[in-house]
Order: sequence, then C-alpha cells, then structure tokens
Amino acid sequence: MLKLYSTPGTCSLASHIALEESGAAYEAESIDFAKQQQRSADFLRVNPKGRVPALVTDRGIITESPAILAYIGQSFPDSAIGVPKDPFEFARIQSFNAYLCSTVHVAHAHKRRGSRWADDPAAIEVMTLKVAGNMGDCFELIENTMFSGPWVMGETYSVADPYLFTLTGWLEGDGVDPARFPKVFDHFQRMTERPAVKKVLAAVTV
Ligand SMILES: N[C@@H](CCC(=O)N[C@@H](CS)C(=O)NCC(=O)O)C(=O)O
Repeated sequence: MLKLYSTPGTCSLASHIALEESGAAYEAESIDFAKQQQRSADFLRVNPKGRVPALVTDRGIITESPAILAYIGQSFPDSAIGVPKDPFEFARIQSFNAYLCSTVHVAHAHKRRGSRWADDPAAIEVMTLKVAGNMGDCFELIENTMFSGPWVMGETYSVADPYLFTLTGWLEGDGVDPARFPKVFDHFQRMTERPAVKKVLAAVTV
C-alpha cells in the first residue's frame, strides 16, 4: 500500500488530495514540524532531504511534489486525477507544476525559511519583505497567462489543481489578498467543495 508522509499546512497537502482523488489504497503519516520530526533519524531514512512530502511505493520512495503528483496521475490513469498519455498535454501539466515547485514555493519559503539563504538576521528580515511582492507577481502571471479555466489545464481536472489549491491557500499568510486573482480565487473556492478535498482537510485539521 502507498504511504504518504505529510505535514498539515505544507505543500504535501497537494499529494494527499491527489491520492484521495485517485481512489488508491494509502495511509498517511503526519510529520510534526513543531517537534522537528522532519530532522529525526527515522524520517531522514525515508527522505534524506528532511522535507515532506515523501511517498513510499512498493518500488521505492519518491520525493518532490511534481514527481509524486505525476506518479499518482500515471498510476491511476482512469481516476479523476489521471494524467493524459499525450506527451504535449502531460508536459503542460509538468510545466505548470514545475513553476509552482521551483518558483512559487521558493518565493513563499523566504518568509519562514530564510536561514536557508542567509545567516545574518538582518538579511533574513529583508528577505521576508520580498515575499508578498514576489507571491503577488507569481499569482498575477498564473491568473493572466497560465490558468486556462475552469480547471488549471482547461476542461479537465488534473494533478495541477490540488497543487495550485495548496499554494493559493498560502497567499493570505504571505500578505497577499487572494481575491486579487478572480479566476484563481474562484478555483480555490470550487476546490473546497470537492469531496476528496473536504475529506483530506477534515483529516489533517487538528
Ligand atoms: N521541492 C519540494 C519541497 C519540499 C519542502 O520544502 N517541504 C517543506 C514543507 S512545504 C518542508 O518539508 N520543510 C521542512 C523544513 O524545511 O524543515 C517539493 O515540492 O516537494
């Protein structure tokens, strides 16, 4: 059975929702950041990067959200979250998810994880001041050029949707009003009505 290591409030929510949408048999184990469990010897054996999500499969462990999402989509092609076989359509999904992973998530991480990039407390403080502006710029680009509607890729729901939903949920905390992006905000609200999303949110909300 698949096993997902995740932490409430983090990017692992996207993989958790995708698993639920896929209909796969899976279990989820929560890693407690307050207890620094992501840096425990036990968890570092699962993911030496010390990050969630990590997905345990019968062939090994997968890390990195875009890879986990693609794996789930390809493993359950006939589910709501199945990815298209067409290489171009699949590349469009990967392109969107790679942007969320490598640019949007990194912009967000400068708020709480500035110590990854600087030791000087003043430099870390200055970096936090860039978060709202950078996140706003990223979501403007998504709203105006990347989001097709009604779902991220157009008519078909895909693994890009739970990922965008997860990062949209960070905007308020980053000092950005999500209502600035009407299509993305509407998407966020429609996502909360999906049974799989409701089920996962109920399971991870303490
Ligand atoms: N590129 C990775 C990023 C994973 C990541 O940074 N996860 C954060 C939570 S959103 C984490 O585990 N942080 C723990 C830490 O920094 O100690 C992915 O997309 O899966």
